[in-house]
Amino acid sequence: MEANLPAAIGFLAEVRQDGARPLEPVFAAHGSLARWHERTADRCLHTALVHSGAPDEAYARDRGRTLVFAGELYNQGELIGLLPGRVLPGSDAALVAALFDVYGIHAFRLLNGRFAALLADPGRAVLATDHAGSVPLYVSVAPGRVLAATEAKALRAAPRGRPVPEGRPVRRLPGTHQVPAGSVLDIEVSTGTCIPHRTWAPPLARRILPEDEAVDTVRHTLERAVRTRIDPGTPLVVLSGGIDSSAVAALAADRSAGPIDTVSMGTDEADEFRQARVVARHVGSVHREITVPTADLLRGLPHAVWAAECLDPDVIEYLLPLIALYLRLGGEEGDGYTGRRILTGYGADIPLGGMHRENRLPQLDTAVCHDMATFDGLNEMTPTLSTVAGHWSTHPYWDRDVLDVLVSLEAGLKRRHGRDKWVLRAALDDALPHEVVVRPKLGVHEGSGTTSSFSRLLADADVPRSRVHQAKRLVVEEIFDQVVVYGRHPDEVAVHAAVELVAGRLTHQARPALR
Ligand code: AMP
Ligand code: PCX
Ligand code: MG
Repeated sequence: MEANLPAAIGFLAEVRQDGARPLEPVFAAHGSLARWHERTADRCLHTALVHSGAPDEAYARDRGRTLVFAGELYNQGELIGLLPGRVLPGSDAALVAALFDVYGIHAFRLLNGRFAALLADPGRAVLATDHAGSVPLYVSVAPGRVLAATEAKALRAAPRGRPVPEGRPVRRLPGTHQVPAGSVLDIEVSTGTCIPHRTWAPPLARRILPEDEAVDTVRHTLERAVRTRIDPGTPLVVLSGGIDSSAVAALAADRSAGPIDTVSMGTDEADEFRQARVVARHVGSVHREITVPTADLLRGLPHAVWAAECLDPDVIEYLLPLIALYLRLGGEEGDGYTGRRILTGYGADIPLGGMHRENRLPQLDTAVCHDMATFDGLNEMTPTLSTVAGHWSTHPYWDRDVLDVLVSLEAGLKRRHGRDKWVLRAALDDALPHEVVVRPKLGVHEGSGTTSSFSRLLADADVPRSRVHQAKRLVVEEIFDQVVVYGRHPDEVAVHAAVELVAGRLTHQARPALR
């Protein structure tokens, strides 16, 4: 068992009263597959679990109730304190099941984690996502059956389901819906009636704090989020040398007995190796640099869409360099690069308005509000981006407590003294070299040249400059159809074919109609 990884990293689970055969499990996540079939008086539960060696730890069974849990919790200590006098649960799944006994569906309001779960109770199926929906969860519901999976492609052969209140329809998979972030869906299996409950929402109000208090709060909350993510083992931090990932590396190095590992990616066109090296030296990490030729990077587009099941071309540009890196980490037995727990600085810019490069506070908070209202369904933090390569990524800035703190700070603490992300920079002032603390940074899509090389690919196919962004969206949609809707493996999908198809369509549209 890879002790570093959660027990399960994905599942397909079917609660059926219709006696039909279970679906063939198809996942991008790479791991061992365990199947489980369970029959009670009123239904069957079929489960296929992608696991890392201890599938039993991803199930909890008690009195006719079964919980299937993919992912992990970060506040076990607090949660266990809610179960006085009880035997310590041996796994996160057992802990959640024990909390469900006490709190019912409200147990999910207590969890700070990165998970998707299905609980089969007599007559009922309960689906739950973490606050950020960071482990995507999809569902197809009809009277007599509830089919749920952590990847949409696992439900591509499901018979058509009925509408799911609050569910987000999945492109070209009729009746399959994504469960919203921070949600519980309580479903009556016989009728398919579904009642949604929100378990988390981004803070709307802003806290006014003195500088010192804001800085201390950010430091302590982030420290805790890093600490709960690195036990046990040596963490691997994907390091750009910007403040977000450098902060994670510094705090992880502080908490680790030995040196941590860090890795930076670049392309033959652009990299941030020099900046990352400064940080690696400072935190004393064992550091690697991985260069991906741009042509190979772009060939990875189908893998990014396959893993993230995302239709947003901007997000795909952020994720493409990261999945390219994860796929190249290695993974030969014994080389120290199998089944790694990866920490990333991804997500810091959303609550802090870090991608919003301007000075005015109303615009800054408008950007934060917009990004917090639109992140759900993008799947930008899906673990599948790294589980395709057998690793498990986790995002300390989207820890529930860190996110609550960062979103709710008043905008003047985020941009202050002429600096973006001021409160974070100030919180790490003593832990990183000054040049790292104050340096503005490019986004990963810029620092790796991904945005420009993807644009060039389309321009080279004669897409007019003004339509490049539209063309990117269409290329991503075309690839999504191939790897999610039609279930093809990304190795079989050629980017140039999708580009030519889209370029042809756009050029054709651009031509004046013949009379
Ligand atoms: P960004 O906010 O654009 O820096 O990217 C989000 C996160 O992705 C960073 O906090 C890093 O953890 C990771 N990342 C970005 N660029 C690189 C890179 N060149 N090499 C390794 N990791 C990176
Ligand atoms: N990021 C951001 C997140 C990208 C924006 N996502 C969104 N608005 N939902 C981050 O790390 O916070 C970069 C490259 O910066 C990715
Ligand atoms: Mg960042």
